[in-house]
Amino acid sequence: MNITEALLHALKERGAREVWGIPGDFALPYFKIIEQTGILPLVTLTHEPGLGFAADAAARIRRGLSVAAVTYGAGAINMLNAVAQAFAEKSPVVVISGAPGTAERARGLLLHHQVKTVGSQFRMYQEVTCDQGILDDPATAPAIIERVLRNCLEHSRPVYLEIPRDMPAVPCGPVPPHAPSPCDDEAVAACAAEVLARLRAASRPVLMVGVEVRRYGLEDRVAELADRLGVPVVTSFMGRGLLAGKACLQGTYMGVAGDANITSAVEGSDGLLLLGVIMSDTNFGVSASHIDRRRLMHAEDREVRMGFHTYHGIPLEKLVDALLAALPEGARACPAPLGGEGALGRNVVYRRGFVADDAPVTPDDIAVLLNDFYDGVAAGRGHGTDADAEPAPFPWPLACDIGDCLFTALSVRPVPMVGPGYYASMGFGVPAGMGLQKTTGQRSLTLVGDGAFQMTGMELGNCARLGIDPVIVVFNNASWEMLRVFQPETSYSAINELDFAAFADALGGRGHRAATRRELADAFAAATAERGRFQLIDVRLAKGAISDTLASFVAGVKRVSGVK
Ligand code: S1T
Ligand code: MG
Repeated sequence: MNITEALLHALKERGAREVWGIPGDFALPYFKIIEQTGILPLVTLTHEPGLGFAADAAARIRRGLSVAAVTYGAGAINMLNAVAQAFAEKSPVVVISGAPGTAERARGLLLHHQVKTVGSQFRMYQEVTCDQGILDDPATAPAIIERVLRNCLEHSRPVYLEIPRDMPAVPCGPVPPHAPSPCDDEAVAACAAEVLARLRAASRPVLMVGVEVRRYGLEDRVAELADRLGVPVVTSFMGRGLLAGKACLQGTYMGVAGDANITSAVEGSDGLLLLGVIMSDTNFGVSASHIDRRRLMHAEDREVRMGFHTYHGIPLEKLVDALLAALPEGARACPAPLGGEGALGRNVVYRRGFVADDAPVTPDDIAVLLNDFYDGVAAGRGHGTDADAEPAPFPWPLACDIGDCLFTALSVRPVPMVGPGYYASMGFGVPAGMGLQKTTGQRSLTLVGDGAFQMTGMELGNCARLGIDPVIVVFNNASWEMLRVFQPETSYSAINELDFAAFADALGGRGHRAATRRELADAFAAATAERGRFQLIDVRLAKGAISDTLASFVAGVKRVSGVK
């Protein structure tokens, strides 16, 4: 076995399903081994940003690590932004990069693709990964791989492995099996006891769940915990879609931009337990009042912060299990729903009943159409799904880009969904939708703005070769609309008016145009019925047409920041 094979076996044993890659001369030696061994299938795309987004989406939807393999310099540095997003949003992507060989580094020449020094790239990746290693010695490579992949899984963050190009075929021993880091069970028990004591002492306890609950595959256990606690549960903005349909779920906290009952319950709670929630501005930036951190119980990043002290080395799954162990089986009565009219989640009515008439399409119409569609999918029928097929684990997973499409998605009934809700990089949507279908085998649906589509939409040209046929809905408003609504007095957000349906045909897919609701219904039915090539629905939105959620988000941000 050589270094590359040892790495590939270790990746496969830890759940990787494929290697997303774009080669270069520093990577040719290890790419050759990937292809010739077939240990993991190699999936190539066109441009490294899209490669990183696709690998990130694959990790998120399967709650396991994914792999993005690139060349040194122009390749790896080109992918930094996508890996930064994966780091910020806690997605376990393993970045593998080729690099100059040991001998050529010693020649004293500046090497092509090199930046300031040969080690510059490694230092750049230190800023967007939780662990790094250079596989330049077969004696140390197996242990480095084991440690780096363990940190990738335990911290649910990207990691970086660099393989000098004279090393991939060097013989080396196997990578030791995954061995979880030890944790102090006494500390876990003490932490759980304090959390329960605080919740019991609180008169207005609330549980908020965030992305880590999904990343560590804890959704069912947290739902059981919520039932046993009998406290109202909300999701953070980024955690939306978690615990969909669970009895205690009240909705999504969005501060002044969300349901007033949920906002006041969260911000007025004297026992707010945050499980796996990132304390980001997108989750809390539109808070009407600053949440009192002294009364918070915040479990994230293997730490539990309470009042003025912190428990360290507490894996979220260990805390959840300890809380469950301390609570009797059986659900406790859930308090009255927090959310009155308009609360998200259980109480909100995700609008159904799309009207296929000649009115111009609005973003909220797209949400209504999708709710009708997903109701059909949930009932086991639906466009392109065999009526008698077993409901798939991820029927039609949804990928979103940033822009009004993400806010529109908040009005879609909770379904398995990936979207850049915090780091918010454009360009994620199309490659993410491709990544979802390639890694799950389930046809995906993507919502993307026209600005973001122009960044990575070309990746669709790879669909035929990859054997995937995603459906993409482009919010074509000829504008960076999410920016324009914050700054209506400027005009630079007006961008190209393009015929995206024509793009689709040129890239090997099928394009549909829709300006009215009837055209949208017809296009969506045709797109979801046809298999074998990707489908792009170019929705021509009227100038200034935005979702109700984006409108309330903008109003909320302006209110909180005092901007007129
Ligand atoms: N560049 C990248 C890579 N990501 C970004 N998030 C931005 C720039 C800033 C930015 C937004 S939202 C937005 C930009 C440029 C406009 C999006 O336009 P489009 O995709 O057409 O969607 P819509 O018209 O629905 O807004 C965020 C706030 O930072
Ligand atoms: Mg736009």
